[in-house]
Amino acid sequence: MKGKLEEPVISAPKLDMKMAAEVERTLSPGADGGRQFDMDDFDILDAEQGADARSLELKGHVGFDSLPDQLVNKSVSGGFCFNILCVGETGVGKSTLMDTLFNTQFEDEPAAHDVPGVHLKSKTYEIQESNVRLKLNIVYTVGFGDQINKEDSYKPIVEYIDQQFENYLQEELKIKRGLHMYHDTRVHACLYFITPTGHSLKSLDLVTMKKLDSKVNIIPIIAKADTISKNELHKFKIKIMSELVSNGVQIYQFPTDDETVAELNATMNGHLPFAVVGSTDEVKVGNKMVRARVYPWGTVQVENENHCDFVKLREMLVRTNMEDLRETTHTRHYELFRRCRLEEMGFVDDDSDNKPFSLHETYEAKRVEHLNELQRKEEEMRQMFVVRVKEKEGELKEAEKELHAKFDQLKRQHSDEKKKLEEKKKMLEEEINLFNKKKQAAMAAQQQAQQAAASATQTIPKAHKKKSRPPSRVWRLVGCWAFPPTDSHPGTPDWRHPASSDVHRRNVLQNLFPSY
Ligand SMILES: Nc1nc2c(ncn2[C@@H]2O[C@H](COP(=O)(O)OP(=O)(O)OP(=O)(O)O)[C@@H](O)[C@H]2O)c(=O)[nH]1
Ligand SMILES: [Mg+2]
Repeated sequence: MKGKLEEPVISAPKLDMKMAAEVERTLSPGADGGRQFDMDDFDILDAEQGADARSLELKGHVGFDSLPDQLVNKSVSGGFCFNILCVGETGVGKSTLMDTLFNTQFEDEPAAHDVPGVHLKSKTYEIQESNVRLKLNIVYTVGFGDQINKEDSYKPIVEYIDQQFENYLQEELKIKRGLHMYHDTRVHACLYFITPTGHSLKSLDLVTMKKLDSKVNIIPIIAKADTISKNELHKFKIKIMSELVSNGVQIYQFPTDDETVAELNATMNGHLPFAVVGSTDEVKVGNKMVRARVYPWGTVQVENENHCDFVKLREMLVRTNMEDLRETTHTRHYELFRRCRLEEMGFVDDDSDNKPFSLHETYEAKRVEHLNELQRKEEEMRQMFVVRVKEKEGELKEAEKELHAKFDQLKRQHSDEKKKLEEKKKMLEEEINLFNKKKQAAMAAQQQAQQAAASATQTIPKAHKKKSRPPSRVWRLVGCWAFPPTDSHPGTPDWRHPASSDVHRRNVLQNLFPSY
């Protein structure tokens, strides 16, 4: 993407040895393991080789004085990269300021206020000014300051920064390194947007800046500075700086070791934190168009130094110290990360006997350490397994015991019930025998009664036969005996039922013999 950038302000480079060394480092950042040359290095080189090297004078022009130019040209043709991290609450003006700073429109959607946690979004743009190409990576925080519990809000930011260092380190450690092609995403500058409360820093700001200060160059800025009065802004700046100092937060200091910019940078350090206003809207003021924010009571001009510090920020961040920010990132922050990580991996510069570091020995020591650790873990797991097996065995034995006890109890219950049932069966059989006996007796009695009835019929005189007379009481009773009542004649006893036939017989006998 090509931004509609302002007039280039790149002045002809002053090519001295220091610059040459810087350019050399820019061109091959990994060639010396990330080490940067400066004048001291050349002095050391001279001191080390001085004994052998003889100074000679050239008799004519050879042409290697063009080396710095060659480096600059190569550097320019390769392009540069610069990575900015914008940390600040949702809606504080991050995107607007980036658009204002680079005088273009980066596509960025506003973030929602209800995201559950903080995360980062990053986009890379290619912009060009004159013949200088810049690969610009802008990273924004999303959801920063929106959660009720802000305890872990800084973590995703720290993780992001570390991850970019880690990626670079992994590339550096490769046998076939491609650092000249590598897209370096290490964060060079962190613009920390302070909400213009006019009071003091929030604890979230202090905690986050404290966690970041050893990893990145922090440039604190007061966002939306047009919402705060001049007096309040002055006091707010003092308050912020005193809070940063008292909490030991290290912010980026513009370098004062280069005499060409020392004075300017020293003055600018005194203006921190910059109070900025962002706007891409153009308004006619006098006879020229300026970027400004228009209010009913007046117009705030973004690039008017009486209105805000936007110009100071742009001057420091882009025009004067962009290279220093890149360099500090590499030599200080990345170096610290690299050292910690390599030490973590077991690398040291000198061993305990002050012998020089041997990669092979370190690798072997690390391998042995790793194997020992593996064996220890294996043994631990084996012991744990044995303990677990024993525990399980005990549990199984206990369960077996319980099952046996249950089985015995069921067996006892079963035999008790069997006994009871056999007794019942015996009683029932006795009852059946008794019943059968009674039944036989009843049947015998019935047969007798039938025989008696048959013989009585034979003795009845013929005359009687003709005249129908009601049977006598005895005959009625005998008939009753002979033809006992059935279920089909209710009200009369059933002779087949042993109890009923007893009752019936007793009734018959009582009718015959009242004294029975
Ligand atoms: N008063 C004032 N308003 C501003 C300023 N900068 C941006 N704004 C306004 O603030 C609102 C949010 O601005 P953005 O730039 O989208 O804020 P942001 O921090 O990128 O927001 P998120 O990406 O959603 O977190 C917009 O309405 C801007 O016009 C400023 O300097 N002063
Ligand atoms: Mg935004």
